Amino acid sequence: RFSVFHYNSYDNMQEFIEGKAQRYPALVQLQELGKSYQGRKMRLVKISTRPNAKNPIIFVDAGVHGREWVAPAMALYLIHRLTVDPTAFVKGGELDGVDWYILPLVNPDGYEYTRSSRSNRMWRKTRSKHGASHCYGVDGNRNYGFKWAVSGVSNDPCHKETYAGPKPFSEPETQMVRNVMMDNAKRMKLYVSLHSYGQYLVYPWGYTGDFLPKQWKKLDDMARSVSNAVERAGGRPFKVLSAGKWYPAAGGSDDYAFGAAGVPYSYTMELTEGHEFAFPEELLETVLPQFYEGFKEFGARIKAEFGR
Ligand code: 0X9
Ligand code: ZN
Repeated sequence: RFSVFHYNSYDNMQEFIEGKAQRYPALVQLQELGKSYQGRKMRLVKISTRPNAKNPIIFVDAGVHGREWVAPAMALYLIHRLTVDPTAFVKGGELDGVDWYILPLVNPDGYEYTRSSRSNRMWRKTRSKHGASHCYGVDGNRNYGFKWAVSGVSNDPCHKETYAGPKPFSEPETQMVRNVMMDNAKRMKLYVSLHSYGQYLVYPWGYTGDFLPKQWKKLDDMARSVSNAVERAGGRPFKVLSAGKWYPAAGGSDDYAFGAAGVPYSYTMELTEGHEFAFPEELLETVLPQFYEGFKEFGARIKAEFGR
């Protein structure tokens, strides 16, 4: 059975979001995006009090890297809180007037693979096959078509971490995320991609650390206020900088949102200091509510700047 403070299977996650859509039909809509390489359904969870209004959209995705289990756990907790929170979404409430689009598991094939045995626990990539190679998988966060493969990637399909794929958007999973961005580009004002490693909140550019976008100060300010909100809730602060100054890596979803879809605020959020890829399950109930305060701050900021 699904539980918000546990690591759940893909199937249980589906049951959870279906349940939310059934229980809160006025607030939650599911959009079928397509299927993963191995045929798992991908559904976008849309949370909105007034879905037909021209609200700014916040798009959150998680779990493009199979082993980073805390990321989908956070996305599902976010769905949970946004739907049960009695005040946030009521008229005039802090989140009223902002639409949340959440894709809680971008790479379900990789995720299920990491759950299938202890020796697969550190799998990162998708589970596709390309050409004649006997090796599996593409790094979804090197596969986006903006400055594709110019830095921080491998061209070797057998590279376990950062194979960029045979071409941009070779993976159905990254195509679906791209489509969400492009179909909603005008209204999308914030994109957050959830990962886990250290505790970083990084913004474009990711493909280079040589320079920053001209709007970098706004990106930096919002990230710092989110980090402060998490700290006030008892959490650890985030290291805030551009992704490329941390380490350059091209073809990431954050750069694509910012550089190709024109989303003005775009981040990769790496959760849970000190635990790298495998965050202990028993600590979820401590940290997820702390991070949620950061998402509320994101929401408040977007509402203040773009809400009507
Ligand atoms: O390397 C990544 O894809 C991300 N870190 S992780 O340890 N979770 O794999 C960071 C991505 C930052 N964004 C870009 N470089 N575009
Ligand atoms: Zn990652």
